[in-house]
Formats: sequence, structure tokens, C-alpha cells
Amino acid sequence: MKLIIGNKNYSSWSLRAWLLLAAKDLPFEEVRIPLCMENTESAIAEYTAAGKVPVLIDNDLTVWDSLAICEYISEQYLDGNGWPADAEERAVARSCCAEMHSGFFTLREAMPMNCRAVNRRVPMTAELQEDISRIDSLWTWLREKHAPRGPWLFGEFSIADCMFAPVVFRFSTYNTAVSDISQNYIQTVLEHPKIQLWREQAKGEVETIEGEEVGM
Ligand SMILES: N[C@@H](CCC(=O)N[C@@H](CS)C(=O)NCC(=O)O)C(=O)O
Repeated sequence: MKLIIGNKNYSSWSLRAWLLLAAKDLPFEEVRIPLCMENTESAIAEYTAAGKVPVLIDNDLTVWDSLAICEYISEQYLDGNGWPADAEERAVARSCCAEMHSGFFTLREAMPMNCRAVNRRVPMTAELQEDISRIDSLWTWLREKHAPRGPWLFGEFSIADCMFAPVVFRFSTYNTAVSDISQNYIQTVLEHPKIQLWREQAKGEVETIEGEEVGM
């Protein structure tokens, strides 16, 4: 398999698909296309007409979009184990991922993922606090419910953790105040060896995207 991704420092959607493949130790080749460069559009167009990363190439198959890639990996390579085993939990996990995938626009805009940046502060607005509070209460609820089975959102590591991993980096970069339970979850994610690897590789990147460098 080949996974086409953007800059590790900034490409939050790329991280989601990459983390599932990496955390599950599946063999894949990475192709990194730095975003916001003169040739970004043409470089991505070699793989997909959708114009966005991540893209997964598996033999003759092209899968674009982070969530579709995670679904495919789970079905094709993980026996469905990318999701919780229980049907009701699976439905809730899919709801969480869909909510992340289609929402939190204020948070995404105001707090861009910037893995190598620390101790940044951005101005708080009511809309931003609303997004943060929703994620905080969702994480707290899931962790309280699933704590006996492990430290991840649904106990065991799942696609839900991949979909929220960029938010973990955001909360860490911008020192976002959340519940103790969410803070523990953030720590769990940050300590994952593959998350540490991603962050190290992000630190090694030389490109800077001005528009993504926000906060003081
Ligand atoms: N919904 C898509 C969003 C993908 C997306 O927006 N990717 C951004 C990078 S994180 C991108 O490719 N931007 C390139 C561009 O717009 O030129 C997914 O989940 O994969």
C-alpha cells in the first residue's frame, strides 16, 4: 500500500489515516506532498482528482478521504477490528467520527494542527469554546464509560482515536483547558509511540505555512 499525505506538521487529515496504518503495524509506503506549494495541486492530481490528501493506493484501488481509508483498512486488513466489536458501540464510534469529520469548523480554523509548536495561545470566542466543550464532554463521557477496558475512547484503540488525534495535538499546542479525564486521554495519545514518531518527523520538516502559524 501507498499512503499519500501532506506535511506531517500541518496535515491533520493525513494523520488520521496514517495513524491507523502505523498503529496496526501494517506495511505501507509513504509519499509526502508538502501543502501550499506551487506544485501541490499537480502533485496531488497524480493520485486523485479530488485534490486532497490523504489518498490510499492499494494495487489498482484508490481510496481518498481519511474516514473512507480507515473504513477500508479496517475491513480489508483488520477483520473489522478498527471499530469496537459491539454493534451499539460501533454505531456510537461511527457517530463520533462522523461528527468530527463533518464539524468543529471553528476549532479547525482557529486552532490549526501544528505538531511542533508548543505554548501557543489563541483568542477564545464563544464559538470556539463551544467546540472545545463539546469535544471535552464527549471524551469525558466515553472515557468514563470505557475505562475498565483500556485507556482509549472505546477502551481499546480504534478509528475514533485516529479521528481525534489531531485534536489532541491542537489541545496540546494551544494549552487548552479540559477536564482531568480528557487531560489523561490527551497524555495517553501523546505517549503512543507512533504519535511520537509522527511528531518527531514533523519537527524534521523544513516547510512553514504562514496561515497555519497562529497564536502567540
Ligand atoms: N475530508 C477530507 C479532507 C482532506 C483535506 O482537506 N486535506 C487537506 C490537507 S489536511 C488537503 O489535501 N489540502 C490540499 C489543498 O487543499 O490543496 C478527508 O477527510 O480526507
